[in-house]
Amino acid sequence: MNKAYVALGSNIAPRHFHLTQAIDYMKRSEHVLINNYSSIYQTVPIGYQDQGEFLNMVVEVSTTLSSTELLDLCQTIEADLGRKREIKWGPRTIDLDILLYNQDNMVTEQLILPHPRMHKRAFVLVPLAELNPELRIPGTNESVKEHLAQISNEEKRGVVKWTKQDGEEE
Ligand code: PH2
Ligand code: MG
Ligand code: MG
Repeated sequence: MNKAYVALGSNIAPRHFHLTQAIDYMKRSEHVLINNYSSIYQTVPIGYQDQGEFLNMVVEVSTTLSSTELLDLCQTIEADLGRKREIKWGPRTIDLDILLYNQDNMVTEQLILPHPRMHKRAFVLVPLAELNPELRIPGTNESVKEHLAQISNEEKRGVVKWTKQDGEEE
């Protein structure tokens, strides 16, 4: 069995629905078992800033899929949930990024592992630290917790735990 961490993000309503749809889709794959879920966070957009706030979370999965096959599954889910590729880093119904796959450290045309920007982003590190703070990020020699300690407080303040209010229109 392989262990992977997948980041989910959505900033087009209904955001929470998009996250749950993506998770349900993964659960339907007989090759993927979701071991653990982080909390959901509302996060200020990083990079392209003229867009709505995201909901972000991370899941830990066990899978018999190779990293490339897992990427295929993620891209199929994105396409099925209506993801359109327009502005780089712009608004998205659902984004599924493989953060880590075992301790693989590799670059191919389709996939870079670990995810090249993950250790700089509070919206990834905060939920990931909930699941596995001691996890080492290959190629950096530091753990999730150590990377998180290097992120500015300002960026960390942009990552706030989110809960679904009853009846809330998302
Ligand atoms: N994803 C991006 C670019 N910027 N900002 C936040 N807060 N959350 C994201 O998931 C995100 C982002 C590109 O995938
Ligand atoms: Mg992506
Ligand atoms: Mg992304």
